Amino acid sequence: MTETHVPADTIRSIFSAAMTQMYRDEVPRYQEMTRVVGEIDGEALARDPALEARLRRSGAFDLIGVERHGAIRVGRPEELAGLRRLFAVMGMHPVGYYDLTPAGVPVHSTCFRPVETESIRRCPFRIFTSLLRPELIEGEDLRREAQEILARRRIFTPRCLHLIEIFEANGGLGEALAIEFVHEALHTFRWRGEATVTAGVYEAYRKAHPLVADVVCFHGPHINHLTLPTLDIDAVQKALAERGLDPKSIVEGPPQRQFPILLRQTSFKAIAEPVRFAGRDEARGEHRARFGEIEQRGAALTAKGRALYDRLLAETLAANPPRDGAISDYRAELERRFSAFPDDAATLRTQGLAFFRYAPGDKRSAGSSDVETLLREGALVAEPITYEDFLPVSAAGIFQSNLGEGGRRELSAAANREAFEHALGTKVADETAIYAHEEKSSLERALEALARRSP
Ligand code: OOG
Ligand code: NI
Repeated sequence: MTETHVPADTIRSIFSAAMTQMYRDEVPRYQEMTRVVGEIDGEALARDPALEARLRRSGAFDLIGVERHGAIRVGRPEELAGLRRLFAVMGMHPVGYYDLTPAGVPVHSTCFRPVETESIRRCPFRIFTSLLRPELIEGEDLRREAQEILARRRIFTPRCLHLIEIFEANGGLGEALAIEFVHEALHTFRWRGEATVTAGVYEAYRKAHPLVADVVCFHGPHINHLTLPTLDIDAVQKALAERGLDPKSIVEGPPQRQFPILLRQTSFKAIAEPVRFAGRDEARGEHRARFGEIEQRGAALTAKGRALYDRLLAETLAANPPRDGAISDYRAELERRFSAFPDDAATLRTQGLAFFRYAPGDKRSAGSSDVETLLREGALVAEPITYEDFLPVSAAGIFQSNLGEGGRRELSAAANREAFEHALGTKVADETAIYAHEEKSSLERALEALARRSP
């Protein structure tokens, strides 16, 4: 008898729930933030009676309060390749390449995520994964030693590796093995409060770059944050400050708009956690790496829309970067600059700035095959496609506010996508191509369905 395999989406759901429970236990402030987000979302729904219907239509209602992503950082190419295999068990595949060096963070990254729209609706959980670029560590001794330290660690349990092999050989896991897999995989992301190096070595890396210390000095890629979605990120930002939960100073991404685009995010700053160092004296100290994040997603942009977004944001940051004590200047500048970005669905669609998903509407057409006419008639409807990826400038802002002092360095390195993909063992998918395909195929399907309707 062959046992049926548990769907990858289900394994991801179980993993996401287990990871959330683990993180709430490990970082109580994350649990506090979860409560704040629940209250704010409840208020947003009560305030706007049409919101629930809108969210139900798009499938987003059931995902309120469900963790959207987490993030980890690894040190060696082999670790990244192992993660690719681990995440594949849960239907998570590498999408996008993010170069963080322009922001002074010595890593490059991808996101392991579900790709199909249906899979995302079943469980949106994804992991933003960064790989250290040791060549960017300053000082030859530190650089060499980092690689020696990293070469000694094993971030997967032997049983986890074995279960991955079973998955790869059979194309799936039965129920008992799937549950065991989640249990074993969690070990990789657990925080242990124990450094693999002495306090002195840790301090040398922290001085070189706090992020390097976080990657090099511990047993593995502890999960460094989880992220909840919210219906009103500005209200959460305010509430976090009022309740003393220490949010970062700005919401990253575009300003508040009528028609949300891309991704807005903020977080509470990393907490200090006790660490026991290696060495005979077992010195104690603390480490700041782990935080909680909130996000609010809008429409995916076309290459043209994205170029406009990147330009307006770069202009904002050049004219009026966020500065302590002058955050409202930054916000005003951002709003002023983004007034150049159309803020209604029709303009974004007809100017080719955002991606849309098409479906047959309730109304009958008089017989036209022209898309604009069909939309006007209500025979065809267009809904924005949600952006499921990340923004490097925002990610850099999140990294920095959670690294404490010294998180920013001048790094004049070029992006190195080839090296990243070589380490990963495969190419990363192009996120814009995924949205473009979704738009095109939804339109084709909708037009076929309309053609089949009897006149
Ligand atoms: C990852 C920061 C990036 C996001 O939401 O942009 C990220 C990290 O700090 O390791 O998760
Ligand atoms: Ni994040």
